[in-house]
Amino acid sequence: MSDISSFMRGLERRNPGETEFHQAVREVVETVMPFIAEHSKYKEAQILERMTEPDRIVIFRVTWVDDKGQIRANRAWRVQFNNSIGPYKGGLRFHPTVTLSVLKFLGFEQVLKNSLTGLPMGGAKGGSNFNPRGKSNGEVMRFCQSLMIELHRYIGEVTDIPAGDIGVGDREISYLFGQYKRLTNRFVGTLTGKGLAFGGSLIRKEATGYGCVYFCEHMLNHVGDSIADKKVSVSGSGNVAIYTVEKAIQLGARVITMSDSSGYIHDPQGIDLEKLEFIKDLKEVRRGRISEYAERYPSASFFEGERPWRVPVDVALPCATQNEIDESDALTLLGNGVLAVCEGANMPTNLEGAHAFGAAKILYGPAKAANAGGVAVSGLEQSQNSLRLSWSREEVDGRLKTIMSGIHERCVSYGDRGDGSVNYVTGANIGGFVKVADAMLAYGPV
Ligand code: NDP
Ligand code: 2IT
Repeated sequence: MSDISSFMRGLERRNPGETEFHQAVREVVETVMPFIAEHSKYKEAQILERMTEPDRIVIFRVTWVDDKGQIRANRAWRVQFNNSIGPYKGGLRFHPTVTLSVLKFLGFEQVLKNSLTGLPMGGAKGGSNFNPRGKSNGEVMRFCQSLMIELHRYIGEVTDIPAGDIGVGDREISYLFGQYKRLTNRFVGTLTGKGLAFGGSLIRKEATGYGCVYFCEHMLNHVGDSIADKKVSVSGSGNVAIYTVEKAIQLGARVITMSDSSGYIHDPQGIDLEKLEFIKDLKEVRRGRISEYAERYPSASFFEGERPWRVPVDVALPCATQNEIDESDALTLLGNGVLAVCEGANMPTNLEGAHAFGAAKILYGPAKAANAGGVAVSGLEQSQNSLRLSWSREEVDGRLKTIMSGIHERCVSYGDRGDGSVNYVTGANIGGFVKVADAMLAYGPV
């Protein structure tokens, strides 16, 4: 049996049924195992076995009262995965599909992603199976406050710093931070993604999307091309998707699709900045559905229950959720001549899809490199909080650009295929692994 299969057999036995976690680990092991074989110090110290076991997981009940006065209960988790290179850092997700397996996959990816940014951040993830869809502000507030009554015991500005993810945006972070401050009587940067009036950073809201496009532009520049004038499909219409579309438009691309869990819209004329303002209002303020875009703009059509990958494009930017591109979607994109796929969402491409992109040697930017801009600016928010000052938009955006360029360089140095092309999956995995592994080696068996 190969080293990879025997490692995966052990991991699957120790974590039964956790399919998303298995998938995220397998992708890393496939690329890192050959590197470990050449560097026996990592093998001798069992680094991969240790790195795939979370430091600890907290599981708790969140009881809250809905608008009808009925008592409701949800489950919440915080997976503190690895703090070898800095305090635990990673988002909170509120969505009915949240399970321990999903949060372990996200926490594991976060460890390597945070390492890639070059900032001193460990990895964590948390969240709940609470469904914010259709809930009133009051219900969301009571849920967040109840969650924080338990979560506050385990987090802190030098211990574990949560942020947003699916279903957790400005509104939720505000309720969570307000409750944290009240419970602890301390005003410190224990959460990121805060409002600008209370310690938030300029550009944090835009950072994941902007960073994803900066990364895509680096991949294209590396082969003498650019995103300007490219036809682009984007999935999702949440925080990451909206600011991915904004930056792509600003760099001269023609973005023709967006989506939500009900379906996708195709606007062959392109979504411009004015139409994007409609989407921001629709999604950020009115919390409506993407189908309303096609009602508002006759140039667009809405395809119910479908994903946008059959629309021919030069560049695809998946920004919704995990496993939204399967092998058949990947082959469709390749058949239509896609040049680059750059992941704003976490693990949006399944393993078979990722293998198809790898075999075709297109520019394939995996999530842990391409969407690291969000957590990177969270790190910059922490720096500003510690310094007790706020940097300008230009300052933060400039630092974000430098960080994304550094991540691209790290991927190129570890992912060079030797034929002039770059395997960004290998580059990101090894590039993220080395720093965490070296810290673990230095500590001895802790
Ligand atoms: P939002 O909640 O703002 O938006 C999520 C979007 O994805 C919505 O359009 C939503 O549609 C869609 N979506 C969610 N779940 C599903 C599903 N099961 N099937 C189809 N569509 C779905 O989240 P974000 O934009 O913050 O997150 C999007 C992705 O980016 C996630 O993978 C997240 O982990 C990743 N990410 C986020 C970062 C951040 O800073 N926020 C940083 C790095 C990565 P609907 O409204 O219909 O549910
Ligand atoms: O997946 C991610 O990187 C995030 N949701 C952002 C985490 C953070 O701490 O900003």
